[in-house]
Amino acid sequence: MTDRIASETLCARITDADSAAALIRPGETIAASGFTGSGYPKAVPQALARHMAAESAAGRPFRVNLWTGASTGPELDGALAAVDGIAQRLPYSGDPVAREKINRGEIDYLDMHLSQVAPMAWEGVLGAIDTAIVEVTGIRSDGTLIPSSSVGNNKTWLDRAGRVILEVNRWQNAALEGMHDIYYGTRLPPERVPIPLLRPDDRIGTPYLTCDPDKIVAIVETDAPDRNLPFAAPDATALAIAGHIIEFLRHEVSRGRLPASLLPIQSGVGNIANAVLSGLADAPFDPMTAYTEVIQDGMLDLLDSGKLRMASATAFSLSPQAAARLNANMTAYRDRMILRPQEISNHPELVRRLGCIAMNGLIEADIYGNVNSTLVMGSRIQNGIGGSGDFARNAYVSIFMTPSTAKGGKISAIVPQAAHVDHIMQDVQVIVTEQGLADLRGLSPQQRARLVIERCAHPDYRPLLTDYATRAHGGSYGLHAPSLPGEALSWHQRFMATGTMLPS
Ligand code: 0RQ
Repeated sequence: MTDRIASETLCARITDADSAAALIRPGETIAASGFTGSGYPKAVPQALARHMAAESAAGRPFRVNLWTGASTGPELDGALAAVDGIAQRLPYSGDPVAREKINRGEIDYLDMHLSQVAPMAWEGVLGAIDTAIVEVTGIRSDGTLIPSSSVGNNKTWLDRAGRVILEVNRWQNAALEGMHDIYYGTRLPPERVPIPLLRPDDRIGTPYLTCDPDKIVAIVETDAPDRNLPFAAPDATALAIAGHIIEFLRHEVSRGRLPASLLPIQSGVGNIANAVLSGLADAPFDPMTAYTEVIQDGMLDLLDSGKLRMASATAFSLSPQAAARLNANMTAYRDRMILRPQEISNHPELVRRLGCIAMNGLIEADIYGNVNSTLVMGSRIQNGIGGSGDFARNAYVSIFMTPSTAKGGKISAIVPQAAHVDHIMQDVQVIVTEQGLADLRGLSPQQRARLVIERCAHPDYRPLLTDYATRAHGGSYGLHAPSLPGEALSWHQRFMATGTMLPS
């Protein structure tokens, strides 16, 4: 037995990464742990990538389907994509190498709502899982597993996979034990029952994952950090967006539409989301809670200052400095954080019941407030919809935020018509850019368009949008949400032809 593996039976299955990877066959579906760069397996995927490279050099292409919780790290997505080892990928990917391959049509990418992955895996519609590769913090004497820095879909992967490879990562803090809440009460209809979670801090499950020990074919010990990337210090744009959101929330509190401690906050990933969280440190909302997907640096700051009473999520997404801070004080944080399966952290029923304040990024929004979160120019995947749909449709108030332009001003984030729509206008209640905030609740499409152009568009693009909206009003087939179909996507066309959406 080791200090991390307390089951004698399972100790006998400890092996090296190459031997574990050798168990995987071409064409398999691999379901791996990992969510926003935390808790993903690190050694076995790299060994598998080496094996794949050798096989394909010998004229035997070796590819697998890769399912995870969300994005992982270079040792998994990056390594397998680099050797052309991924045939199909779901449900979310942020890896630059994989992104290129997806956009070249070399990987079949299924971009899914994160809350729907586990139920659909149970329904069987996605196909069978051959091998689960799951990182854990430790194995207890009764064979139950101490989860790692993300939970994601691990419960489902362990239950549904034909066989299981575990990575026991010593880098993960042993004091993570007790932080997780794994709910085993989900069912498929018609057996489904209400999820008994009424407050963000309710614990409704157990701290441990269970797995049939007969399915565990290999255990690999590792000591490797998560992919913790630094956040950029908030720039003027991020600070302006954060300022507008905080002013809006203050206004909602003053009107009695939100309690003084707000409602549970959900925040997407990225620098702007992190800047908003940092901005909340100086705001008068006290004590807040978070019911969200990921805990990032800004949330740790809020926990430290006492502004945030507790945070519920499915994963960490921290800078190296924040990860070190978390690890140094894990026991103290453990009482104020809960990591849950992503089907619970993102569950529409719970997001609606708790009344989350959803704050997510966007690629572009059109004048009516339809939001594209995923496809640049309508066809090039950036990351994926992630949890933004789970939260946006069901939130108490759904906020989308973005700089008003991208690529040095050559692209307007506010366009006549979104080239692809992830979030229909009914799911988009507030749009914020550094220019200002448009509260679209209670407005008709034409009223929304006036406000989005006036408050959110960049001054370089505002007259062009006004001109389009005016002409659309004059020449549209219908006047509910006027449009000129022959012109609505001309800005995208112009960018692809000339490198800028601005007319010459
Ligand atoms: O590209 O990296 O090459 O510079 O998109 O954009 O402005 O840094 O903003 O990090 O907040 O990402 C929508 C992608 C925004 C993100 C998106 C380019 C831009 C840059 C990143 P570069 P920014 P963010 C919880 C919720 C969907 C998933 C989600 C996202 C890069 O928020 O993936 O919300 N959302 N999950 O230049 C061309 C445009 C562009 C553009 C931005 N209009 N045209 N490129 N970019 N707008 C988390 C999870 O679900 C796990």
